Amino acid sequence: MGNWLLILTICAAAIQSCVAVDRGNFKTCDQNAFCKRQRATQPGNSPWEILLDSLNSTINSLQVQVISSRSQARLQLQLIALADSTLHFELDEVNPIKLRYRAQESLSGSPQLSSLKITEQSSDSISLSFGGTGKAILLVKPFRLDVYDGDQLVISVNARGLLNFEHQRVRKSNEAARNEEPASEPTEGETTAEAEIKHPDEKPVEEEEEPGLWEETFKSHVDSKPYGPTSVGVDISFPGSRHVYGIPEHADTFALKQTKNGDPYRLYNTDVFEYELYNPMALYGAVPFMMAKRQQGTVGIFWNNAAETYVDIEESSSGSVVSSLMNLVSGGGNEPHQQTHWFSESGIIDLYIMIGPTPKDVVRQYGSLTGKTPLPQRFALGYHQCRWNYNDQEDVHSVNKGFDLHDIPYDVLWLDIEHTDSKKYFTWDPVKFPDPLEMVHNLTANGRKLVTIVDPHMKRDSSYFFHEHCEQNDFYVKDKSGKIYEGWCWPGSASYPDFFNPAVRDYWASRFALDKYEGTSLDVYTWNDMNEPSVFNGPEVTMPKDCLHYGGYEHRDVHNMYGMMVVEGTIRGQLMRSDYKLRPFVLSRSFFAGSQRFGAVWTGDNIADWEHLAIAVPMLLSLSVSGIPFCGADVGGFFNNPNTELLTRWYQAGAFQPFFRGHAHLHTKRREPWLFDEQTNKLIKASIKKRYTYLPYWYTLFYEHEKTAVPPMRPLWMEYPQDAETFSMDNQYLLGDSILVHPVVRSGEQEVSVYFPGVDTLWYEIETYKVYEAPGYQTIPVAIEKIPIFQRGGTIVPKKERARRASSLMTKDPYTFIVTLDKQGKAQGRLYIDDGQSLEYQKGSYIILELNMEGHTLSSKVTNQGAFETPELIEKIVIVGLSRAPSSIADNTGRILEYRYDATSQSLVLRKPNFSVSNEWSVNLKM
Ligand code: NBV
Repeated sequence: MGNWLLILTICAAAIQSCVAVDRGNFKTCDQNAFCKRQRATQPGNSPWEILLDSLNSTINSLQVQVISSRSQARLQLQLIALADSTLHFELDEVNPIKLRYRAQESLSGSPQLSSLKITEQSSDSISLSFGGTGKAILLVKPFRLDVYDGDQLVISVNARGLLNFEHQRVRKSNEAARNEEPASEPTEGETTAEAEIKHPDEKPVEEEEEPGLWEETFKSHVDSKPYGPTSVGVDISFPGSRHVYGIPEHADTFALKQTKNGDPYRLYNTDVFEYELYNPMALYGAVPFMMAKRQQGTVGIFWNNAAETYVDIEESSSGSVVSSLMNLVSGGGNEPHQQTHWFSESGIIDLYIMIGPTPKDVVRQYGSLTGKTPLPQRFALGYHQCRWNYNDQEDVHSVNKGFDLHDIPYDVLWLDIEHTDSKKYFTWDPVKFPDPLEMVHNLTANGRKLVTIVDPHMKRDSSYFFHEHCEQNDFYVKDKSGKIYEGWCWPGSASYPDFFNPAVRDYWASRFALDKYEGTSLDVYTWNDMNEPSVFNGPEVTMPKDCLHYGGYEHRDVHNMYGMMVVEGTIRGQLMRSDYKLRPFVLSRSFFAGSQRFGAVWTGDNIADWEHLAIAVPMLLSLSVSGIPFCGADVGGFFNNPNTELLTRWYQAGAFQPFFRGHAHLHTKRREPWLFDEQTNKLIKASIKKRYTYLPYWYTLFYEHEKTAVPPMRPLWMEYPQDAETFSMDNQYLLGDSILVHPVVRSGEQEVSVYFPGVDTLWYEIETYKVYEAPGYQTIPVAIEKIPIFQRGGTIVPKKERARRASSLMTKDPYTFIVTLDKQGKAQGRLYIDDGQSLEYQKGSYIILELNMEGHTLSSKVTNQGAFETPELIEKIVIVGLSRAPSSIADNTGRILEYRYDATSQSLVLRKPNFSVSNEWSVNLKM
């Protein structure tokens, strides 16, 4: 009965879209036994020490045991040197009762090894060197790892002594056992769980003394823990760093906040209805990656654990416990710095340490571990039109026509859950969508695509093929007793395929074949929603942690990875159906480290208010620096109705964010741009068109991301790592290294203060070419027509200035290059071109133009050319920042070119040079 009431409440809330988050549905740290236990570990009293006798090493690695002087429990430590200045630190139980889960799916393959050398060893410490400049010192007692970049201590593990590794154990339940010696009392700095640790070879422990060790209740949900408390935690400090970033997904500032006086940041994928801003509550996705910045360097850590995880952040006061042997020797100071404390409910401590030293080095190091986003199809970078729901075929048809009629570009129309037959995914509602293929052809006739939603909760209906197949093949996740788990979601009673079973993912993938998923074509792509997984009647709106998965693992071990595994299956399905010819496209709500390899994510159910528009910047920056560059927020806000000013500002911002999709809740007013007054319609259209003119730049940035891991949307400090002014900036960002964006996120804003980074650097407003000098703040007026966007002097940005109905209709259109000169009259840029959809580019079928302006000559070098051919030309070159007009302009063949110079904007337009993008050319300005 309780469950039914809960379901009704949640569903009613979902439909009315009115209230704020119900905090009571989600646990605080205090309601979570392992969080409380780990947080109670006292600093400065670590019982762990290295057993030097157990030391072993190879050319890449070192193994040694660590023992607790209190409980005698032993851990196996392994340090492995990886390529590109990365150190892998692994701590696991020695002889566990049951193998602990290792989150291998987050990795994009086996990391490349490098050499690890023991340079010195004494009874107190072992000194090591790894990578080019990496050094590490393992301190024996108490156990601690200090990592150096050169002579600078940059990361310290267990410097505060918070290592707390709870052992699996056998619950003592018989009379005889009860007569045995009681477990020792916890001493200072030790939780009851740790004090009770008994190695499995030793005696079983006493019955629980503190609640939550073997069982825990939240609301009406009882979570049983067959192996007792299994959490793992340790502190990680970043000497010299006062700013830390990452660990998405939270609706919070970009530079992470201190958590001492509240809850830690929580990573536990959950469907939080109407989430609140500026707090550490968990949201739909989890990436346990953090970057720490100091003035002179950057480091990263990846805590590869898929269980529920928390991160506490606390700035040290000077003179804290982290000091370093080397710093003391070299007289280094002990400045305040960020100290973090990480703990997960189960799994192992599987930590990757990346020593940078630049932000771009760290993203590359992390990208080579967990992968990069492969170049998406060009259409995916266009504008997406979504709504819950486009009601039927007629509706889709008229929205599609509306965009044409009002001359607004868009690439993809999206269908939400109501398109299915009773929420049975891979099917169509026969009344509303009687002929889906005809509808799809209607869209593709205009060069557009369709996306359909495919959620992972499967209706328990014996006439549903998918459900039947899962039942017959034992494909569903089980409850703790081994029976198929049944939860409640959109279809009513539902079960959840176990995506950790490769056979389940294969089956899921096979259902995207065109002859299986009827009514689809190669132009239909996928949206995986609710994949946290969302379970309306489950604890915290998700699956019980004691459910069972493939390999005998509990849901608690793998929870944060479930959503990613769904998307892996979907991606493979799309690849298979096109015979591995076309690039796939999937949008996912849930994600984990590594999800970037499978496509795009968005920030879920935001609200149509100004605060949610503003929070999109820090949320997307946080995803971007944590390896997930293809991300966006629902334009307009999902819940409630935006007024026209908010909607206009949201389109202006969204057009300059990676994934650009308008979306709205079922019960909001319709929002197609032409439904508003003329001015709003005009401004939304202008924003979308502007996005399309910049598609060549976006596409080039995504290509570069696949090569370098650097995200297209980036914080200013990624390009200006020493500029402290940018370290806690939440209101502006860069696209590539050339475009600076400062969205307007307040109602009635007349002007904003824009920070221009760089030394001796010029920034040109992208339409007027008005120039601003960096570094420093300038006040920029922000009339409703546009938001402040600037191109850096010294760059060349490729554009296509004829925005058409869809990106596919622009493939043969000519290019425009915007050349903005720096103070020396120089500029560089790049244009990447391929067929926009196939995987042929991976075999070299593309063109890259390297553009360079120097000494009044602009030249293009084609640096790579495979089998790819294109008729595209260059129709216009704009050179900005020329103090006077040239007397003539000629190309490399001696042809005299026509141009117009405008003294006010100091810009020159070269019309119709009509160079082919495939050829090398140059133009010389005679001054
Ligand atoms: O499928 C309906 C919605 C969807 O429109 C939204 O984008 C998702 O984030 N979905 C969540 C389920 C219900 C939301 C209240």
